[in-house]
Amino acid sequence: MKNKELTFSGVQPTGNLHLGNYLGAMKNFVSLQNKMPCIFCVVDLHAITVFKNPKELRENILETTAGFIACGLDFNKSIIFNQSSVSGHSELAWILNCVSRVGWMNRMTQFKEKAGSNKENASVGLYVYPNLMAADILLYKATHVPVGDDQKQHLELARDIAQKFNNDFQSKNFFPLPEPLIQKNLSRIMSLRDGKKKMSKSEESEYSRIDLKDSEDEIKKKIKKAKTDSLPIPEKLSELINRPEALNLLSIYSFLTNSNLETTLNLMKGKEFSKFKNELSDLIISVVCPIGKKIENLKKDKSHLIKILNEGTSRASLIAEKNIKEVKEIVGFV
Ligand code: AQP
Repeated sequence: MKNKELTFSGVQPTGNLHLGNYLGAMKNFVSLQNKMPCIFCVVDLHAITVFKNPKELRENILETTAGFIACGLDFNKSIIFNQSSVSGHSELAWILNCVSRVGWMNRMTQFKEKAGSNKENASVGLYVYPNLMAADILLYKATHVPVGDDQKQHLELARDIAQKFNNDFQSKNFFPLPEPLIQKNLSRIMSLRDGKKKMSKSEESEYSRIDLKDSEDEIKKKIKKAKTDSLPIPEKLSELINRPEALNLLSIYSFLTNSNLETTLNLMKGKEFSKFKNELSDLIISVVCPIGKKIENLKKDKSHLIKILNEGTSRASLIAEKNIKEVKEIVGFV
């Protein structure tokens, strides 16, 4: 039997949402909610794989929820909730820990990046994070997962885990193999300070990213200070090889104008970066600042945000409880 189309995706409440989250994920979420049923989750269990101050975590869960709504998600259409409120995520994650292989985990590049040089000191949760991500998706038998390019490897792993579960327990097609939905032409948005690193909430320097709550002045300052090189904007794409920072700024411009890099190069070729940066700042301000203002307004009414999450939890639980019951039967629990 073919599984019904369903989208699942999550965002960690680990700080303010940034332009990378918006272009790589949220923009896609908003257009998907008009195409199929969608579940969008504030993945707070993932957030604690690196220690988080409980007070800040609580704030960030509401901040991310406000970000969802401010970017255009409609809680009447889509299910919006926080992961820890549906126990099926943790239950299925344990079962999938027993299906997934250590060798598979060892190949995950995000663990290597996040654990850094001191792997022995990283939490076990950070190591098995991809199994929890697989559980998040499979708990709802989701068929589509919109993610940024940085999560592609984790999604491939979720497919491997689903396949192995179906084979091990002779339950053909029980879990659908989820499809990644990665936006065309959009690879990662990179740090404004280092074009080889992705823009990230947990990067120490605030100058590395544009937060959705940044003021006009902050955006102008960050773009002005963004690393570039001394050459002007080239005519051809091939001339951007080995110029990661230049490529990143031009890509951001392209994504925000819904055009491709060739079109942007045609428009901007020969310009000095200082002039281009002024246009880029104005463009970012026109998209980001209205979202930031909405986030601020939504955060003034915390009880409204909690109500949205609670309603989402009830709707998500209905699906999760049915599916986890089936999983337990398949595994042989009494
Ligand atoms: N730089 C990026 N470019 C494109 N897409 C991105 N995403 C994140 N950064 C970029 C996409 O945003 C969604 C939510 O990501 P997340 O916050 O759950 O986790 P992350 O990928 O680990 O994001 P950060 O900002 O790097 O968070 P921290 O620093 O806390 O780990 C995902 O779909 C992701 O692909």
